[in-house]
Amino acid sequence: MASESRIVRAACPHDCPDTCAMHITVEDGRAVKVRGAEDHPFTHGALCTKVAHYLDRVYSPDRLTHPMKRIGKKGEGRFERISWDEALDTIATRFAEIAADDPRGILPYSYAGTMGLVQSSGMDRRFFHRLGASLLDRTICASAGSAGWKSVIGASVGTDPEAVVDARLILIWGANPVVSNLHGWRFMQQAKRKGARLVCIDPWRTQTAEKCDLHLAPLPGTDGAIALAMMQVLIEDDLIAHDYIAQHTLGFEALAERVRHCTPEWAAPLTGLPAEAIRQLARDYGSTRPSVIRLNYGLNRCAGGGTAVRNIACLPALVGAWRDVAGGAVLSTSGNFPIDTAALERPDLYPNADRFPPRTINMSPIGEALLTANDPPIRALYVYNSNPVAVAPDSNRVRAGFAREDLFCVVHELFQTDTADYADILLPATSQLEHVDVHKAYGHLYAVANTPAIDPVGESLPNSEVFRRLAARLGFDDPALFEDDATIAAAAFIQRDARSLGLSEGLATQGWARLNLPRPFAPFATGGFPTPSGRCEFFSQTMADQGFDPLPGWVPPIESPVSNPTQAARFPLAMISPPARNFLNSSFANLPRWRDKEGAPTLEIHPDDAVTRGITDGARLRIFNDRGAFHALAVVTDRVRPGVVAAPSVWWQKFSGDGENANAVTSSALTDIGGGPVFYDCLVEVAPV
Ligand SMILES: Nc1nc2c(c(=O)[nH]1)N[C@H]1C(S)=C(S)[C@@H](COP(=O)(O)OP(=O)(O)OC[C@H]3O[C@@H](n4cnc5c(=O)[nH]c(N)nc54)[C@H](O)[C@@H]3O)O[C@H]1N2
Ligand SMILES: Nc1nc2c(c(=O)[nH]1)N[C@H]1C(S)=C(S)[C@@H](COP(=O)(O)OP(=O)(O)OC[C@H]3O[C@@H](n4cnc5c(=O)[nH]c(N)nc54)[C@H](O)[C@@H]3O)O[C@H]1N2
Ligand SMILES: [Mo]
Repeated sequence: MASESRIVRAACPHDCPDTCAMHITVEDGRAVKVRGAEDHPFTHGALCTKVAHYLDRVYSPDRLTHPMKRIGKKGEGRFERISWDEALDTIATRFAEIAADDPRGILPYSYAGTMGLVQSSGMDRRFFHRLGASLLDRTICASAGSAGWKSVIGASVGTDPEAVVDARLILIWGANPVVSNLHGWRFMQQAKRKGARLVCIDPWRTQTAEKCDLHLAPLPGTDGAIALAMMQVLIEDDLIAHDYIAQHTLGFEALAERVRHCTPEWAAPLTGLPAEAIRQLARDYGSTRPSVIRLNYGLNRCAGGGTAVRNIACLPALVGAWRDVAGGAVLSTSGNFPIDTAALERPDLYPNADRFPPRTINMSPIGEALLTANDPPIRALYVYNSNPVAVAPDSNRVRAGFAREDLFCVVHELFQTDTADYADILLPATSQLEHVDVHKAYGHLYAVANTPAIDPVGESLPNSEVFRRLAARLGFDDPALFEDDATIAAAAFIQRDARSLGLSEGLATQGWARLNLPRPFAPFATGGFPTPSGRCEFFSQTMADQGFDPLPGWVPPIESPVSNPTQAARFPLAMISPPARNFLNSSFANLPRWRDKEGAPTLEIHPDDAVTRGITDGARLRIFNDRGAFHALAVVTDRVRPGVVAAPSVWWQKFSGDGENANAVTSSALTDIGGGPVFYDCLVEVAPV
């Protein structure tokens, strides 16, 4: 009999702006092929180097296939098999004991292992709300930039990333689309072929920078100063859109006063760029239409990251770029999606707010939280969708926190990550091919549905199912805790919102659907900003009310030769650790196909900095500061400027060679606004081993 072959429509679950629609070919219950959906306008039939070979991940022999309990020391990674019943009874018993004292001693820890609304922000949130656990502030990626953007624009809304094909000037700012937004890059290339000029602003000469007409390489964390100086030039040279400013913005006079002294000559020593380069950039920007800025989160990982994005967000309104469909700026499109957060997450289930007022823990300095939080201390941690031991800053503190003997730690994972090694109970998770979900996107305007293609591998269970089973064991009886995944998915978007019109039908029939937004989509062509004033807010009363500067400003890096000369005397190099092409954060970094492509941890260093330290290409290096050290192989190259080094990330510690990765040296300090991490605000010294 011929084997049965069918196509299942799926969504790429990973933390990437592109949120691809995928077609999975299934034969006799086994997935045999994964393709990008040809009919999806953004995916366009292509997948990235990681997901094109997704079955290597799904069917990896390293998948966790059954629950386990720890038999070795914390961090050692020795476990023995147990049943789901034993695992869930153990967790429920511990949680019940802690909750009887103070449920806020329990902390969920999750980020974006999957971005599906069901498996990342549905049943998990309901369960922990009902339990009364500490709340987690999910800051580790985007919260600084997001807060900066919102203070000016009002929501995570901007130019349609597909519309950039008609732009004449594209500023790619703190973004590396060839690596981390590949499908968006296709549209930028189309624009380039039609004659658009592409300018990349990035301390590192990335694959993207190499394909642009101009690459400006500022010192890390100084983008805010570039944007202020651009505004100064635009105003002084009168390259601004007086009508648009008068009708659709708030606080122009105050802004003009604020930037009056921020000349390119002021910015030059701060940013390491020639004043003339900044002046020319501003003039080109002020005299080319349509112009669009593609920001990504690379520039928000420094002390002034929130303010930097805030400053940049002011630029399109100043020159009236929002009037053009292909003009404006985009950081994230996620604010276009009418997500029914209250229905998904059910914060109303929180039981006992009088006795235990909700307590929020910032996820980024998790090491500090585990070691120092009191009132109450964190007694139990439940990790899913995240690998904090590898990805959170200041690993030595993180590991010290996870190693606490009195901490009860559950990890739900597909693989035995660096974090999993610290689990008391380790649970196997399904992959995207094995569970139901529905996705919004942060780099385009389509929702994508995910239908399971295969049965769960081994005894693995979806996040949602584990929480349903735990809820039952804890005696909770709220119906919301027992809804099935399809029901949760169906309620994820607010149906009465006009943007949802046609969404369910499209998701059901073709697996994806564009939001019901005007076509073409020019969100602020005639104003209508989702801010309190309805205008683009150069001046923000909301920020002032929260104790922040009401205007754009300059917030320098905390660790740089300019802002911290004493520290820089000992650790003179500014280290960034941006995404490696074959990894997705720490995902894929354990699997041979992708790990072999990256080879080994490397550190890119300029020939001038190498020579003075006796470093030759390929030499083994020790990269260190007061927080820690890690090893990497030297790549001596002028892709980084003198004074800056780059360590493509995020390696698993257990596969890096020395048990460390770049986060051994990163700091758990927080950004100016949004409470984000400062991965790229990090002084180090480097020496041959
Ligand atoms: N292949 C791959 N794709 C990914 C990821 C991955 O790990 N691998 N990660 C995903 C995630 S989680 C995210 S958040 C997104 C976006 O991921 P991000 O890391 O936000 O963004 P990128 O677009 O890679 O842009 C980072 C770029 O910013 C540059 N940069 C670093 N510091 C500065 C600075 O101070 N100023 C400026 N102007 N530039 C700076 C870096 O050199 C790098 O080239 O990508 C997603 N896509
Ligand atoms: N030095 C440095 N550090 C960084 C960054 C950097 O650029 N430099 N980037 C930062 C950024 S932008 C981000 S977003 C964070 C990312 O941090 P994380 O969101 O923690 O990302 P990953 O490292 O990919 O870990 C996600 C884990 O979730 C698991 N997972 C996937 N699907 C499921 C599921 O359905 N259920 C369960 N239970 N688990 C699942 C995966 O196997 C994986 O181990 O890292 C940050 N850390
Ligand atoms: Mo991220």
